[in-house]
Amino acid sequence: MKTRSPRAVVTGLMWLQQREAGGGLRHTCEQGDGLASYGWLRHDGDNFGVQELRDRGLLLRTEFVKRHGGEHGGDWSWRVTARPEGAGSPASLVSLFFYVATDGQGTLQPHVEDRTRLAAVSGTSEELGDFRITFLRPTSESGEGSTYSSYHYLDAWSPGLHRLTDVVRSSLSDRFVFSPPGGPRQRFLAVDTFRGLPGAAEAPRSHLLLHQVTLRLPARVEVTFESGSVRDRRGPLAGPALTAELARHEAAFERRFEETFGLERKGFAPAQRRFAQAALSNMLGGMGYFHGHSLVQSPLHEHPVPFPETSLFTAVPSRSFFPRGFLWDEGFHQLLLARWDPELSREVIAHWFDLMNAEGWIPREQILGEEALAKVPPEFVVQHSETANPPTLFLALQRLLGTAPLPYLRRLFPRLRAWYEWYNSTQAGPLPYTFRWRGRDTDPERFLNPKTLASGLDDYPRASHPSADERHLDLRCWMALASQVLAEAAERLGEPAEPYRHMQRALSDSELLERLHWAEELGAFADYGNHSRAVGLRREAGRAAPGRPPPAPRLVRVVREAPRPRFVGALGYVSLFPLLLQLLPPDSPRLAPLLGAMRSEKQLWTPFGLRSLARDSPLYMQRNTEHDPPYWRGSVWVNINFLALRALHAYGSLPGPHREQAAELYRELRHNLVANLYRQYAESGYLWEHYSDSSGAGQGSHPFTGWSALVVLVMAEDY
Ligand code: 6A9
Repeated sequence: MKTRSPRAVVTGLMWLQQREAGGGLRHTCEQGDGLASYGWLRHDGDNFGVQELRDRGLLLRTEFVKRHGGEHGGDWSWRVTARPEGAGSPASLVSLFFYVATDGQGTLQPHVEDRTRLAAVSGTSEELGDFRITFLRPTSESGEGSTYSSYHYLDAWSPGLHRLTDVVRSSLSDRFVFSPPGGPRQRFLAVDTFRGLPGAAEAPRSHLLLHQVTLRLPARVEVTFESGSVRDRRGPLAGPALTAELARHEAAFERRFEETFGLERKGFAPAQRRFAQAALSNMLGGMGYFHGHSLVQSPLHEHPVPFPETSLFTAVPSRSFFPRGFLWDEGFHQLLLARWDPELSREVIAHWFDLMNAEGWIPREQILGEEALAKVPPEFVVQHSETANPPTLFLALQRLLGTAPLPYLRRLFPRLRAWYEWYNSTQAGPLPYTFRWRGRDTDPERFLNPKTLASGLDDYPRASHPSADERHLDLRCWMALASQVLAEAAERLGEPAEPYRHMQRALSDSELLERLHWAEELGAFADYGNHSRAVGLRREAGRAAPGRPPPAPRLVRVVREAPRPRFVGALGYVSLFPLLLQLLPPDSPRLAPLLGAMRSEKQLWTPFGLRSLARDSPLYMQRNTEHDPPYWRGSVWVNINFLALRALHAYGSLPGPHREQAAELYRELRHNLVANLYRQYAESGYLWEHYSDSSGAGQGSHPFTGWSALVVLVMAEDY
């Protein structure tokens, strides 16, 4: 829990099942911890949330409520309920660690009772003023009576928030014995004296105060935060008062969810509605406020340079694996959040546009601050100022345009224009009205097909030999959308819209689109570039250095047919873009072949959604290197399936020769996608990054409640 401000005071929870060694200390979301499931069941993005975590026989339920008041945002309370589940034994000994930490500003004062019990922390910080955090005594699960427990506390300094887990882990000692009156005795781990981190030369930055309570299950612990400027508090927000507030928020959440998405009205069963609520809640509960600077490589400098410090309030694709902002993911996130809370959505979008540099570029991946940096391998940290990412924020803005207050739009507009100009001037293609992603992999020998990270579709097959002659269809379609949204924004503001309308017309002109991107031999739209139809990977034995064991064989690319300028023979998501972004008129003769490819099981159709690359496409499910398994070469991705459903829904309701076919496809695809995501969630406990096209199983990082949460809009049929 923290405020939306730089260097905020942070509060948090760690836990430890005492049957495990110190390595079992849980803190941040880590896939490697192997939790059976965890996530927000309900979260309104503002005042209230309920989370459940299942960790090897332990069920933790964490609930919070905020109560506004005073001049610094008011009070909040947390309730943590711990109980055994499944194989978990009721006698299990568990420690909960509640902590407060500063991050470069503010002061904290411990209040210790009976030598080892940190009963409260008083403190002050820039945005919170004076406050007091109280750790209440544990009770039974239902809040009555008291439970025997052991208390320990830690008062330490850490080099920063990113090292808190290490500080606590290195302070644990097993010299303690849990000895309830008349009960069995058990040795356990508790925080002892902190003696510094091995090898840490970094200056102390975070003052950490930590309250450890150790008890047998089941039990409940509450924590209250009371703001010094709240004057007329009627009593602590704890016990029955907290129960009542939680119940009130819970009922309000249920009502608002139904009003917004209408899933009960549509006949979804309670379990399916809970799944949808969890998807939305995880996107909201995963939001973060990040502060720091990007490291940017630009053509002006020989080495990467740090950008000025900035702040970013954003949703994230995945709490465990990618807990930071990603540009094109965010446009998809905001499609959902704009429905739940348009004001929140506008605020996030404004944050993103404020990241723009003087040229109009917005970095793709936002790694701001030490905590974010700690989750990124060094080779991914540097952002390149010539590299784009799909401008999906325009998708979100399209939704918000109608209701956004004019002063907001007026402030945003110059940034929209600058961004648009940046794409037009830096990502232009070789011919008028063509576009080309910059920054493809430069060492083509290393890859079966050099990646195009800029496009967001990473290893999706493009021209085998990157060159300046390429024309990328998806980018061209994104620019058509951008032109349309800019024109609409300009019209709302009374600014000249004609240049954008002109561009929109040119980019959706059927004849021009056909000439530049229709590949007759593929029967679909395609990229164009210097391309060979026969490339493969060959295993090559590494040469051994004298006196050393031979290195593992590596895969190198072999090109069996000389490349030449031609259309790229890959049928998949890129081929669908003119349909996905609804650039084809409903009577377009090209709709039939695209709908056909979508429905064909040999190509894109699966019982779980549309796969990214046709099953009969040469690079279908091919590895890119020995280290890179296929990613966008077959799996089912929810963001693109969302665009497909949105388009089919539109074509299925517009008069035209393909109306019936589109409507039929829409119904089947929607059913398949929703059924599989729900089934995988029920079976695995998570939403996933992408889904296997052969079994439907979730793949990649999890929980992934970025764009996979768009399933809520699909259930609601809200496009
Ligand atoms: C890797 C490894 C702990 C890849 O969802 C974010 C992006 C998408 O924008 C993109 O379209 N994902 C998709 O192809 C994940 C990218 C993660 C890159 C960093 C670091 C983490 O190790």
